[in-house]
Amino acid sequence: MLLQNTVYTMRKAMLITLLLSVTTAYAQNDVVMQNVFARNVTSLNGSWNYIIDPFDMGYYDYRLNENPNGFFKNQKAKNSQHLVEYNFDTSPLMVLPSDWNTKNPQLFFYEGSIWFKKDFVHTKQPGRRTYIYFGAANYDTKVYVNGTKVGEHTGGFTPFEFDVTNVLKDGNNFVVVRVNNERIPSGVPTVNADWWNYGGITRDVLLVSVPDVFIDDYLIQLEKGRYDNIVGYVRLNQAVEKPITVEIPALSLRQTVRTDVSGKATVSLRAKPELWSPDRPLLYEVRILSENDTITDQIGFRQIETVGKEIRLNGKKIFLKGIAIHEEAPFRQGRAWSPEDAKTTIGWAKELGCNFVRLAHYPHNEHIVREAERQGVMVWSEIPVYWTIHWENPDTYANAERQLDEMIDRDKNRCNVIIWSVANETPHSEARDAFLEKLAARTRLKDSTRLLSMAMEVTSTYDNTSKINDYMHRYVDIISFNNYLGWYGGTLNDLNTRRWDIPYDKPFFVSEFGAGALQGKHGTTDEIWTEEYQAELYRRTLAMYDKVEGFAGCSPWILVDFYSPRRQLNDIQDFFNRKGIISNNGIRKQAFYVLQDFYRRKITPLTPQVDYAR
Ligand code: GCB
Repeated sequence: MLLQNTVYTMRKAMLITLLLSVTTAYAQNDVVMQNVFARNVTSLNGSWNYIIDPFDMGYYDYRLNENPNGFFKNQKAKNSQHLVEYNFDTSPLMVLPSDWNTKNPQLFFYEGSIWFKKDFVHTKQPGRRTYIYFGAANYDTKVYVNGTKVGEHTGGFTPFEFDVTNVLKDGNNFVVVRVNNERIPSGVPTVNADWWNYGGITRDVLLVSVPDVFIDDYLIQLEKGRYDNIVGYVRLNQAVEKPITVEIPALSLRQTVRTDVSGKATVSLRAKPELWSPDRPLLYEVRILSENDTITDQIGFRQIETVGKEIRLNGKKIFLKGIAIHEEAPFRQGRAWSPEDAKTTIGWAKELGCNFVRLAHYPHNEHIVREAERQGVMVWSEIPVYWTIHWENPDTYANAERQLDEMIDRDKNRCNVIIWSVANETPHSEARDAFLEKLAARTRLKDSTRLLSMAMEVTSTYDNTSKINDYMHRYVDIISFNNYLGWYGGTLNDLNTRRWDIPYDKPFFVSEFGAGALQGKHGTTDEIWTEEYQAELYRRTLAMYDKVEGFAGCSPWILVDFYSPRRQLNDIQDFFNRKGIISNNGIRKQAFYVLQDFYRRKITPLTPQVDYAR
């Protein structure tokens, strides 16, 4: 015990040192502008020319040095003597956003570089700046405008933008983007994962026009633990002192504050807004005005906390009726990205009776988070710290932390996001614990108003009892774990008798369970891959957890079958992970109705009554 305490104190001291270094690093970070879709944007979605470049000859010369005349120059042969060994204008077209794997059969398994080029017309406007914004591109992206490099980004699932004001011309312009999706061992994720490594410009590309001095970031939310105070900040892109007004017309609220020398102003408004909840997903229009800029958002207000073994939304116990979701397009294969994709997917979750979704295993696009918010669905959002990444590599840590920052920065105003998750099924080691402790501390530092979790695993089994004993338990608000009893080990009968040892005074959440089933394959409940087996596993698993104290919700694996290179079984899997309760063609399997029935019978509190005296 003494030894344990000493180790704990030592770890704490280490953590404080790490935190201090983290704080310094944060001050230098830049944030992608908040709420880009509400700004003055020109979409660059649509047809782009592309060149497949497996040997990266558009980037390197024959000595493997960076070629100053790479494909980004978008050269054309000037005359019949001029040797240029590529031509974007005669290369094929791809409609973006999209993964490339499902757009061209030659690219289904492709991992490497592809160059994209688009021409556009621009008119320069005095007193305004233009940014080029990417919702996401997987994985390593370099962006060039009119032949000049404007920036690069690593990580496949978070937004990035570059100020291109000075490289744009009046009239014709072109943008060239090189995206490389090769898996690298030190990456986040690493080389091994159970989903398709879709490459390409997978989310919206926009040109954003803003005033020279504009509102680039803000946070507006209820003060933690109070129902009568709305707090937050507004930040300008420049370190200037200026008046800022925040208005919430439906609450007759209007406050003018002044930014400090760093360009930031804090906001505090006395008000008792009606609360957002799954039963009543109320959003208020919030307007923020500066001298030259105005931005409008739809913002909901709520409190989320845990008390003992309960999760409480607005002070009332809530059960998370969830489902896990990959960012896989409904009905067609490939990456989902659009508002329409989001409507279908969240519509399915609602039909199932969900009030919660786990957006696995990386930050999903902003449209689906907002769609879930409008439809009253709470969200678990996570970064791809998945399985065995390079715990000891500082670059891997920096990459994971950057992706965490970008995820939180983008969605911090979404009241439906209630859990930030920092890892999935990571194996125990000192190095892993130190890595995750640091990430957990970082999450708290950036956002102390939401819950923190990570998908853990069963650590031991004794006497027909599964035990969760992960060192990280002390850093999370919710003990979450994945477990596939009855599929990866054990039988359906084990589900009738298995006991659970979760020795913490915290709620527990089952972040995954499931079984593979080919839609339309029928048999007895003893035959794997049948709908019957999957449905039976759902029935028994749900009954098992429902008896355990502290069961606060679950997100079974998974809403829809999804592509994965690890799933090779011919005529059953055919490269699909078949644990969906909806097939890749959108057909519900029997397990869908088992879960729906369980959620119907599970009592949801009605719109929580708020105790304003708190
Ligand atoms: C897991 C992983 C998930 C896999 C799933 C499976 O535990 O977290 O990414 O897809 O199991 O189907 O094996």
